[in-house]
Amino acid sequence: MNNKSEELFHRSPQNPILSARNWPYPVNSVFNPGATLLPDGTTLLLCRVEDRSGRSHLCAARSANGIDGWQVDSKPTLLSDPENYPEEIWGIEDPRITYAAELEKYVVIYTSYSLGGPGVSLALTKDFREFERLGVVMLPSDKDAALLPKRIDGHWALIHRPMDTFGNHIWIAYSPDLQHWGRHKLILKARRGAWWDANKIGLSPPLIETAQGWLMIYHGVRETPSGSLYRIGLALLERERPERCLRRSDVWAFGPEAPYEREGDVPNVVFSCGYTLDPDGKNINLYYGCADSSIALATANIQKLLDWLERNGTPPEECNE
Ligand code: BMA
Repeated sequence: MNNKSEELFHRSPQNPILSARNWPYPVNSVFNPGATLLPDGTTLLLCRVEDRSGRSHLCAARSANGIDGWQVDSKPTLLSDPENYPEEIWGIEDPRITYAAELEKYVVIYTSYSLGGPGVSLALTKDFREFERLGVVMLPSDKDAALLPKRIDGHWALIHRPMDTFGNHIWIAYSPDLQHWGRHKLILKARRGAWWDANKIGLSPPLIETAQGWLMIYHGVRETPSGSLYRIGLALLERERPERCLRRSDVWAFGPEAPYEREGDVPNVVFSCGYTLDPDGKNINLYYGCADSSIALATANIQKLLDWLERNGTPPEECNE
């Protein structure tokens, strides 16, 4: 099956939509933004910004149409705070945003780059101006985490990706209060050998709720002699038991093809941490980092993604073979 013959994600003709050139202060690169729609319909991207020391912080950009006319905060929106949160010593990266209606707050899960490696940290905000940090919720080495928007069977659920010598696989954990996490379960294993998602996978943006289950966009990393290829595939998780995989794509759904995805600080990378949905909930606007150098947008129809996954996916018993 040639994924080019069936284009699922449509790149914006304005890509890349944001890069260091748009920043009001000197930076090396902007990429991997978390995304959300604010109550007035404004698209907010919380961008990972790498400064010229190599460390990252987060900076908000707002746009009325989610494509252009971005208003970028004049200074960093969320800087690492190693004095109070030593785990942030080497910066904070790759935020995923979930609006938790129960809390009336946005939950921002991000990578804190500590002396012990990357860990998963959590902060709450109402307005992306003030943040309340809860600190580390998953110990290093762990990243690629996002919260589900509502409790499952009375508990918050966090998808995350611990790293170990046996492979980097996607797990889920549950918590009564966002601070104490347990009931850990492996939900999706990296494949092995020649597969596009061999050895290292991770959640990309937060899960998307559909009538059929939670649609998961995840990345797979193929190591080659000249570097890594970061591509995106799909999986479907059971609504009431998200630790159960119902379907997993055999082939990738979106990969680096455009010049701005192929060339940059880290070539051949598409890496998504966020999306917004159109008002009718039928189409997704996927924001993604390109080659660790810029931010782009691609749109897709959610039903088409599910149909494609049905045709190109493995059944539940083969999701983790
Ligand atoms: C991953 C993450 C991403 C990055 C990607 C490619 O491990 O750290 O932030 O975009 O590598 O460098």
